[in-house]
Amino acid sequence: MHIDKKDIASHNDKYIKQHHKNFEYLSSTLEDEGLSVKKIVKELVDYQVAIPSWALSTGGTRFGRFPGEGEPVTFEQKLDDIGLLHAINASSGAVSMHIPWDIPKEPKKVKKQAEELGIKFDAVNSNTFQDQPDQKHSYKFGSLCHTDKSVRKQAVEHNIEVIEVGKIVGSKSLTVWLADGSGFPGQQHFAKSFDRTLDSLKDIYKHLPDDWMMFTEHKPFEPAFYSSVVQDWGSSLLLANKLGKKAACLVDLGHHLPNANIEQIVSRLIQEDKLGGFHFNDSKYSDDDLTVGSLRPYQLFLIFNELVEGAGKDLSKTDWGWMIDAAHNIKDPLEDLLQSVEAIKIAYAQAMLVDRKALEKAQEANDAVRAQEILQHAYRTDVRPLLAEARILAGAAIQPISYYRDANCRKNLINERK
Ligand SMILES: [Mn+2]
Repeated sequence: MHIDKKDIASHNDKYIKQHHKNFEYLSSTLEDEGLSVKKIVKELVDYQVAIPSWALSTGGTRFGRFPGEGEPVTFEQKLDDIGLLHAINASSGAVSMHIPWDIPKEPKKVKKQAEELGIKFDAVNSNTFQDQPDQKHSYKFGSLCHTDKSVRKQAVEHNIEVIEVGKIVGSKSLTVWLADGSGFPGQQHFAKSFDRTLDSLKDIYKHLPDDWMMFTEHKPFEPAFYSSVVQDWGSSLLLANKLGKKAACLVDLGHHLPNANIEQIVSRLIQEDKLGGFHFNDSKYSDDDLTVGSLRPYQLFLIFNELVEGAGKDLSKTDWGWMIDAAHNIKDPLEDLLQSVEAIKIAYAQAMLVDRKALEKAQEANDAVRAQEILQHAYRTDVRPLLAEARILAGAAIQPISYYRDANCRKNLINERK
């Protein structure tokens, strides 16, 4: 489905008067506080969030799946869907590919298609957590950590293949999520399985181009329900440190036990120069894959507060990766992704409003009350006019969800893909 910029502009006409009113009021308030609205809006134009190729269709649980209509089947169709999102919000200008779910038949052609849609290739993701039909060895008892050398070799080779595909499309990073672990006490030797994993990762690392990064992604449990080899950020950091400069840790917000202080983990990884990037989602219990910001927007804000504090520059200028990793079981995946990107950028905009000098002063004076006032003053500011202004400047929709619905995007996709 192609979106005409004129169509977006005429949709914006309905909201522009109210937007100007809101934006002018907010701008003058923020300028009075000493903030540069122009700079913040510019950064909101530049900051992009990658859409994972696996999030464009309805997910499911192990109990069932209720597929929607008009969903993309080929990787080319998935790219078109991301192009659609990007045309509407001008904030989703990147794709994160999953191999082997998305092996483009003609990678060079796909690269051209992405360029035309204004989409870059973010991290490529390998998959050693399920068996593929033509696979020689099974990953039932692990992949990179497996006791059998030939299984480890197969898993290493797969990751090298993923790097090769990534090189063709212009990706600069590989995300390795290891589902390896054990189901029962005593089943697996903790130290040996960790060492075998490290050795396998070293073999992959050797094939990583000089300007690439390798992200290790931790997860406390699932699919392994007794132990995971890379169960927490500590293990992930150990691996990244042992591997070298081109390795860093990926933080998936859902991959933490309930109530974990994720913002503190983020701060610690930045301090050690080992933050690689994010998989954004939200959760109530564990890896629930809910829409970003649907449940804990304050936590998301606190994470961005640490990112802004630790980066010392605009986040769009860091080499950290920004990706969504969520499933959509109830909502239209594209509407869910529009909401997710919006929530991420709201949290970022709020974090840019924090009076850092005043916060530091409060921290040095052990003034917990003042520190809370400063953080929540930023968090409780309605920054949506800043995001809308950034979208107007980028030729996108003031109201992305309304546009998506009014333009009958899903209906058009259903008709196109019948
Ligand atoms: Mn993830």
